[in-house]
Parts: sequence; C-alpha cells; structure tokens
Amino acid sequence: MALHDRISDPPTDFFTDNKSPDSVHIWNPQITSFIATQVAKHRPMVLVTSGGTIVPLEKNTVRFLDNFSAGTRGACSAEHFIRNGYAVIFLHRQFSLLPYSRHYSHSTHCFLDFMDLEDDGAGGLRTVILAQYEEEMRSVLKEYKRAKQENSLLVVSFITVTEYLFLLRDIAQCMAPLGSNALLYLAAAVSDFHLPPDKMSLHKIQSHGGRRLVLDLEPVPKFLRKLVEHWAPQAMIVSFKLETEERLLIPKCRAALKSYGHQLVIGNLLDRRKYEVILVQQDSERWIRVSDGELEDILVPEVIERHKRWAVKMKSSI
Ligand code: 9Z3
Repeated sequence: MALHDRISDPPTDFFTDNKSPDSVHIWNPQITSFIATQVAKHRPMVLVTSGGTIVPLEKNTVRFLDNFSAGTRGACSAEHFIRNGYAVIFLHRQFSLLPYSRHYSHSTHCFLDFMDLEDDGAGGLRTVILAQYEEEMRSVLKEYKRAKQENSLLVVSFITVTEYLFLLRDIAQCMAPLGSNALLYLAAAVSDFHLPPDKMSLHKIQSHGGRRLVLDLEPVPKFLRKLVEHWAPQAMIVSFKLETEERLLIPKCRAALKSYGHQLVIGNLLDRRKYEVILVQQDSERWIRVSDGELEDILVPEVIERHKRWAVKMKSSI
C-alpha cells in the first residue's frame, strides 16, 4: 500500500503533534514490496517487534532514557516463525539482537571466540571454526542462508519511541490487506512516558551552576486500541505485558485484553522472562515453563496454533 492510500486515522495528538520521522518514508517502499512478494507466495506473515525504545531529552540528542530490553525474545521468536513457514518483518531497536547473528554477536558470545587460526601449509594462516562449535554454527548458518534465499525476513530498525510508533502504524496498515493471515507479535519494550516535542530543548541541556534536572514526562498514548480498531482490524494481535510484581501480572494481562479487545496477551516477569510466560486469552490462561533450552521453542508454535484458529474463525465469519 502506498503512503497516500492509507486508511485514515482518527485525529490523535501523538500522530499530529509529532512529525513523521524520515525513516517511515525511507522504509515504506521496501516494506510494501516485501509484503507484495509474500502475498504472491500465500505465506502467513508476522510483524515481530523487538528491543527497547529510547526517549530523547533533547532534539539534538545527547541524553536519553532507555530500558533493559536486549531483544532476545523478539530475535529468537523471529527464527521460530520463519522455521514454521512465516514471513517475518522484524521491527527492532537498532543494534539490539538480530535473528541468527544473535547467537554470536554480543560480548558473552563473541564470534571471534568460536574461531581459530591454523597453519595453511603454505607459510600463511587460515581461519577455522573450532570443532566443538562447528555443528551448531553450521545449523545456524544454514537457517540464515535459507531465510535469505527464500526472502522470508525483512529487518527494519527504530531508535526512539516516536519512530517505533510511526513505523508500527505504517507496517500494520501495509499488512492490513493480508487480513487474518497477518499476525502482530509485539515483544518490544515500549516506553510508557516521553517528552513531547514542544517540551524538548533544541540543544544539549546545560548543567552549569549545579542546577537540578527535573523531568516532567507525559504518557505515551496507548496505541493498541488503534491497532485493533483501525490499523489492522483483521489481524491477530499478540501483546506482551511485563511486570516485576507477580501479583500484578495476571490482572494486568486481563486488563489489557479488556481495554484493547485484542486476542492474546503474553505476560512475563522481568527476572523469570527466559523461563516462564503466561498466555492469557478471554477464556483461558496457560503457563509455559522451561528449565533449559529456549522458551520460544514452545511459545511460538503455540501462538501459531492460535493464529491458525483465529484465521479459520475470521474467514468463516465473512
Ligand atoms: C516483553 O514483555 C518482552 O517479553 C521482554 C523481553 C521485553 C520482557 P528481552 O528483549 O525481554 O528478551 O530482554 N515485551 C513487552 C513489554 C511492554 O512494553 N509491554 C507494554 C506494557 O507492558 C505493552 S506494549 O504495557
């Protein structure tokens, strides 16, 4: 869908008060063409969002607020979706973990530690992969190459919360023609507060005279309702809810379902997010727990099952 063909949005402060970032216009042609290719192949498609959003404190940004998210959930889930036949648009925070390369990209898993140098027999050296890592690396590389060959992954990046919301709106609207074959899997850790442009200093906030810096942040508008009602009304929408207090987790998941009317909320606690999640729907709650291995191994096929049921239900109601 071209930029000017969009379903019009109800007027909102956020999208009128904030200028559409250049990145939306830059990414749009690639997104549109990726979606057209996948539609022709009759592939189901998922938008996976991943990583944390930053909140700039200055227009010429020196300082910003950020959050903990590394993008593990999103990057890992994207691989599982592709393995299960989905095309993936991976909307991630710049420099957070990426599908496939995540296995070797960060300091705990630096790719250089998986390699060695050996004599090439001609007076020089050649690079080799250490035998104990060879098999795993081969299987990651195979999947990565297949995803590239089959054009099943489009990687799009954001930095700020504003950029995230504009890109989310654009991609969701571009995916709307896919109807119920579209899945939105919103694992990004989105800031709840931001500094609107009219309150933001143009230049670096000065620190002279030992003065204090007091921040008066405004709530980021709740975008899920717009997503459900206007941007991609036929798509299945899965949101994540993060809490640090166990007693709040299920009530907050239920409150989100009730407020936004979407299909599934996946709840997780900060310190146990790699080992357990709860899937909350209108009429069900199901914990998924693992003691080792990747939780997404079980989570993603479970979400796919629910997406299939959703698509059947939507198609039979037309
Ligand atoms: C999540 O809850 C994700 O599972 C994590 C994954 C961010 C915890 P990591 O990137 O962590 O693997 O390190 N994401 C959603 C968090 C969020 O911001 N949800 C909003 C909310 O809770 C709704 S969109 O209000």
